[in-house]
Amino acid sequence: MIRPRERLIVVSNRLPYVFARAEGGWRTSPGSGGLVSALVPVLRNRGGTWVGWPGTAHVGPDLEEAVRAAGAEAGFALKGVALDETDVERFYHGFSNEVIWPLFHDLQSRCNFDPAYWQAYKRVNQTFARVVAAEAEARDFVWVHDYHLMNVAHELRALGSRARAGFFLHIPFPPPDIYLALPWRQVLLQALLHFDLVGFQTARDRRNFLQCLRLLPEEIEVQGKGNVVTVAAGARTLRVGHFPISIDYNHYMRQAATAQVAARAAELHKLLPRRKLILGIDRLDYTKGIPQRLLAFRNTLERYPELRERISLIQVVVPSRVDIRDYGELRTRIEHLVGAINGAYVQPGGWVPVWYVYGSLTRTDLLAYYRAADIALVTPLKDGMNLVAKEYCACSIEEDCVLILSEFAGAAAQLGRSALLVNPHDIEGVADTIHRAFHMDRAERQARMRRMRRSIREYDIFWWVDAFLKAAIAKDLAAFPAPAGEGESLVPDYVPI
Ligand code: GDG
Repeated sequence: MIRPRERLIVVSNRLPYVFARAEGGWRTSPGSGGLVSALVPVLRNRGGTWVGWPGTAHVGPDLEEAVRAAGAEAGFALKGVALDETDVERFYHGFSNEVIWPLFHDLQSRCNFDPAYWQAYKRVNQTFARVVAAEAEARDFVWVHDYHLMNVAHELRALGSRARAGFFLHIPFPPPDIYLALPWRQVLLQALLHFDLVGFQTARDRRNFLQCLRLLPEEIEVQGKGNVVTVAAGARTLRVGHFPISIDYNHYMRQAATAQVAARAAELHKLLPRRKLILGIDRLDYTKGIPQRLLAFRNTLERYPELRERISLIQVVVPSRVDIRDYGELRTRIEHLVGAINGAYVQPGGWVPVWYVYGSLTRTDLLAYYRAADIALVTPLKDGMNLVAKEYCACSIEEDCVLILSEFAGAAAQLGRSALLVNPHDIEGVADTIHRAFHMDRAERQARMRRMRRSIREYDIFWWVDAFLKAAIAKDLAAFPAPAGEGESLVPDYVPI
């Protein structure tokens, strides 16, 4: 474990706050997304520094002051990394979101392998490494997050930094036949070998990574079994493990139990009476399978007419990456489908099949939606983990509801025995599962939800942080971490096929 004088330095593409120009200065608001939800409580509890881009190319002393003030308010230090507009375009929109994001979600056809993107990626990773190297002492632990920053350890070593460094990939790692399409496949893998620990969401991602390593000219030797293994790759030795990310379960559960959330959830049921509420909440992203989900909902209404007027889908789409053209097109497609379904089935003055919300929810509304929903439809085409699935379970304090979950979400490895697993591409299969969830009896609903909640409570966000940091630092991997009678894996991986 990290000892008191060893500081934790978290590094991610974005700082956990959004800075927007406002009259006479900057307006600061908390960021959204899985990584922020996961790490803010951790740094707040243990202190340290978060290094990241403030989200704007307009840097200057007033922004630096706003970043510093946000850190003082958050309870940990913030260090901004300055990026200009070309960097943001080519590194963030380009390499990160037009190359790595689609490729690692198995969508090669969406990739744009522009060589200028790779140059920008290297440059920006070097800029991040410079800020980290100025901050980190040899005894500190640098924890780098996600696909934007895979070159940081390589650049840190080039700058002579000796601080230990770990990397966690929040998105999936693809199998070799997909990874091989990447023009920079070899240098990127070699850059990852400079971390002391590389962590993935699931055993499958880790397996894919280890298989890809075998494509390198270096001799690769893997020692140990269990959640964390030692890999000797040429002159480098590192650890590789899988650590399913989670949520602050108790916090969600307590907040969901407040009178304010309960009142808002009751209000939703009053607005949408005598029916079961089905909930989908996603960032606007083509990996989340939103159009496929809408088609499945329409198929349910077509093939099970007795469910008309007895179910409503609440679909919340949170704006994301709005500057990217693909995302604008996706939004149009979703809204077209919502219009078509409502147009075909609406009862004037009465039942509306799809309640569509495009925008961010307040915290109270988010929790109220979770609490009010009888069925959650979490059906990404591919997802590193999916925290919405876990938050939904944590907020279901009556334990009387059903989670329908994609086989291709990392969360399925942990919750696949008790959620209803679906293939999100199988429109009729998802429709049949909605029908099954609608008719599931109370005892079964509760038994399933109870098992999932127990697992999420036990393997919560604090477990995740401890597991990662212990794996980075433990002297003896043979003793880490005790499998707790679950066979090889701490959180048992469910293999659906
Ligand atoms: C990446 C990986 C992995 C959503 N709507 C609102 C809102 N949210 C919050 C949720 C949740 C988070 O955003 C979404 O997290 P996910 O895990 O579902 O998805 P990504 O953003 O794609 O996250 C993913 C994750 O990283 C962590 O490793 O699980 O696989 O893709 O926390 O609550 N929050 C608020 N209003 C909203 O309207 N306040």
